[in-house]
Amino acid sequence: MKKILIANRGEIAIRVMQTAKKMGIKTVAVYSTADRNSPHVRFADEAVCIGEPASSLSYLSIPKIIEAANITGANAIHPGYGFLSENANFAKAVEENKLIFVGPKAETIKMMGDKLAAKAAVSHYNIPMVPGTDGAVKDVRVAKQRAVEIGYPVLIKAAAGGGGKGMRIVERESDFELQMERAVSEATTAFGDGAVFVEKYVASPRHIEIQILADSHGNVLHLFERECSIQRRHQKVIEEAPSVVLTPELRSQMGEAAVKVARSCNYLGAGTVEFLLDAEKNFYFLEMNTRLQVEHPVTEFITGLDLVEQQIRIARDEALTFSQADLKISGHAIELRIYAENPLNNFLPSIGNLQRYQPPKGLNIRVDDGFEQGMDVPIYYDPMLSKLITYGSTRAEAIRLMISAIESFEVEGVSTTLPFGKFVCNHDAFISGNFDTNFVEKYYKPELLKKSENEEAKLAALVGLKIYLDDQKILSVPAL
Ligand code: MV4
Repeated sequence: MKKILIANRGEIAIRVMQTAKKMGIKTVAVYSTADRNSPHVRFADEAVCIGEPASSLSYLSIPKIIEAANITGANAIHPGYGFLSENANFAKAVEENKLIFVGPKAETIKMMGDKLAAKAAVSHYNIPMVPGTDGAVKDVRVAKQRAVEIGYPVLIKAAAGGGGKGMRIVERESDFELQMERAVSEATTAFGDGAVFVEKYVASPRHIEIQILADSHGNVLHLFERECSIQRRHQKVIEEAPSVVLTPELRSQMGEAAVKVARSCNYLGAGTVEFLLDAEKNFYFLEMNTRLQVEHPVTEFITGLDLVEQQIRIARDEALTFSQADLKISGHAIELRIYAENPLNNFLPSIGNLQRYQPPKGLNIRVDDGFEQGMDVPIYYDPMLSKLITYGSTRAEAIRLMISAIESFEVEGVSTTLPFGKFVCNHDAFISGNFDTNFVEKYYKPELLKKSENEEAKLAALVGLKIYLDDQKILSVPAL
């Protein structure tokens, strides 16, 4: 691998390029006209403009990206996350053009993208799954029949779904028909595929995911878990590793299950197996993400591994150089996603100019971002500004460092979720570890942010008053 094209933008494009540079691989950026002056373009050895700002005309255009690779002589493509990263047709096009796709095979992506096909593949491997229908249900009467057998409440899910789209909770039989209609119509609109299935609804679960690595020599390992329960409307807010609730036994059970999921789809590269963990600590396979995840840095901190380097080595057909027994969890890492959104106004995107942008620096603080002071936040893409990751020998230490890093993170010109992150880190339920996927719904109210902001303003006013009075005393001395 001599030259790699990164089919992405922003922080993840830079993140991949950093490792490529470290490994002596040349880098090619692609960019839309909205990103002409973006840091990921300047960071690359070469850059190719691939079209208009709208993603469909640039970052989602398979022919333009393949052409950019061919023009620049890149022989590999890293898709990052989002955009084309889990598009089986893209992986296939990359392979057909004799380029290396840094990721799994197209068939694997296709299988895991279809939640029903994924469940079917996994079902032969003795992996716990939520009770539900074996396949898609078309007939509402048949679906209702199955729902009674499963027991209410049930969840209707889109086969093509993920990320919560096309998902409907049904509390009682009388609601079933209406909710199924809605799920089918939502799935049809969102995915062009109205196939749905029914599962037992697990109330208040934790969302735990396991990082896996699989090479082309048959080695499959897990790199422990990430706790991702702190989310808002299916958008993760805080992720951490390890999870406070896993015992060593449960960790190895879930890790082994994740390895089996990876084997079931002939996995290659870095991937993530998602599980639900219920209040009794039963775990259930949910789905597999066939890409590098946003939250991969917390796993890098606790394992000491560079996941992008592992992806590239695997793509070069190298064998993993360590075994499961070599891997140990060391310390604790927390990631906060910082969005250009207003937490006081229903998390509405806050676009504008980053008049001031000064991320914190220091030992055990990592900031992955793709922005600089003075840049406009474009309206066309995901509003994530940056990822703030802290590390400590204990969880308490990582939380303390996160709070102080949030306090010294300076952003002016747009609203951000920084104060929301601070709210979570200071919350008793978060600190004690006693939380689930309902944390934000259960505990967050904008008034609570205003309160702490008011308190801070009050404190600042008091400090100002004290300085004023002290100065007056000094001034008044000569007069006496
Ligand atoms: C579930 C569930 C409860 N029971 N399945 C949400 C997105 C998709 N990946 C699957 N999801 C869920 N599936 C059953 N049978 C609850 C969720 C869920 C959730 C899962 C992970 C992280 C956050 C979540 C928030 C709400 C619901």
